[in-house]
Amino acid sequence: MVWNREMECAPRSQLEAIQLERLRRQVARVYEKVPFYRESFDKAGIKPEDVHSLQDLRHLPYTRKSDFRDTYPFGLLSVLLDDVVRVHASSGTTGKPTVVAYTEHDIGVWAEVMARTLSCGEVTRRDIVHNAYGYGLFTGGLGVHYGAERVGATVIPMSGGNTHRQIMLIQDFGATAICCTPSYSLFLAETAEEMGASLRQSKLRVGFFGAEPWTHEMRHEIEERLGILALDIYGLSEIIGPGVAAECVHKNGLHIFEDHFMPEIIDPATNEPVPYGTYGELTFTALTKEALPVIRYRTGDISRLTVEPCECGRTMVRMEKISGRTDDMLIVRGVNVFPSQIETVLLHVKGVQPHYVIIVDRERGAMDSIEIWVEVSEGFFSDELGELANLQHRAEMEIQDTLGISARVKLVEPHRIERSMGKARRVIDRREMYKNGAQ
Ligand code: DLL
Repeated sequence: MVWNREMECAPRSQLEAIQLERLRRQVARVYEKVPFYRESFDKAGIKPEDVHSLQDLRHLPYTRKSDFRDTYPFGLLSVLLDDVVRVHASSGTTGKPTVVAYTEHDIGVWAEVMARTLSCGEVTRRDIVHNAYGYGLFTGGLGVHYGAERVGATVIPMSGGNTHRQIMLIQDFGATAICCTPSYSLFLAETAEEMGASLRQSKLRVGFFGAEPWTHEMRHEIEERLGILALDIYGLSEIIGPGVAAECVHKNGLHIFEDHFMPEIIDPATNEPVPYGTYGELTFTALTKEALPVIRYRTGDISRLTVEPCECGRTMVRMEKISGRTDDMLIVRGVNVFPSQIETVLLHVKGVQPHYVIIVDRERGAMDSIEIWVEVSEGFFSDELGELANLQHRAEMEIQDTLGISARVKLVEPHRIERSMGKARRVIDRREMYKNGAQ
């Protein structure tokens, strides 16, 4: 295991002293080396010397996704391209991807935080890690890969796709740990069952799932179907990739590797930081990143923080499972709903499967409507029509009662909803099509 106890279990005062020293160094560095930061600091009337305490972080300007786009591809670099050893990119919704870069030192830090991540699930050199996150520009594959090697485990660099072959190799190689998106883990389980196998019978004991939102109900489903401990891991390309935060075996929120990534929660309405315990937008400052260090990056992800001690002994701040994104909140007839809330309700309805898609549309008169397509369990579908109508009614009532919105539920046969090898697309917003002028 790579458990950096000295850092991960340090007394808060010691950790904060390290953070402050790193913050001051980083702020001075970006001001000197990156024109974007010099301009934005000057505009805010702040100089690196003004940062005396961690509280002063709140005076620094934010960085947003659009700043990556505006400086595409290498405008935010704080080193020469000669010193960059790796580039990754995440696909943007519009055109150009978000480009990120790493020095050799950054790759080392990434391997360490990913090793800590896997160690949170007690992976050791005796483990065989089946890595089904995509290899390529996406950070998932290579991030997990370097971390697993750092732990000394045996890595199977599967990447995504070819699901039958994945099942065969999980069984033949005796994989003990699996890394992929939560939605893909269920697809694997389902495919194994179709092949007459069961992942419950495999040697898998732990899984590291992230890169897309998933609920506790989904965790329960995965743990049942795969017979493993399912842990949540979080990260984003702009900060480093996976390895920003991870759940330990107590599943009590995700430990943020705060010696490298300084978290804040910002109220999106006021743009001001809020105290521990309050929900808002996760914002990170990369304290040690060399190639492309971001200051106060607004992730768009909604969570809250706590410093309550965790049974594992790690003292780093924990973030609650992501409950949504600032940009995925659906407003339906004035009621705010997150897709994760819909998932929670659906998975409580007996007879439906965790494969669904939410279709948002705008009816004439500018009223938003929601239709949820959800798959029905195999047994149910062959049942009487009356049973299906009953199930549909129950699902609609549950949504109405719990979320206070009326949504149409459409039950579809097993396998109707497209499976994803990577990040699942849960929401189809038809309103966007109208925006873009399509019919
Ligand atoms: O998804 C990095 C990653 C890879 C994390 C593998 C975990 C595992 P991006 O492609 O840049 O990076 O997407 C980042 O994905 O802002 C969140 O909205 C979402 N996300 C990542 N992890 C989680 C999670 C990778 N555990 C964006 N729960 C982030 C919910 C997550 N959302």
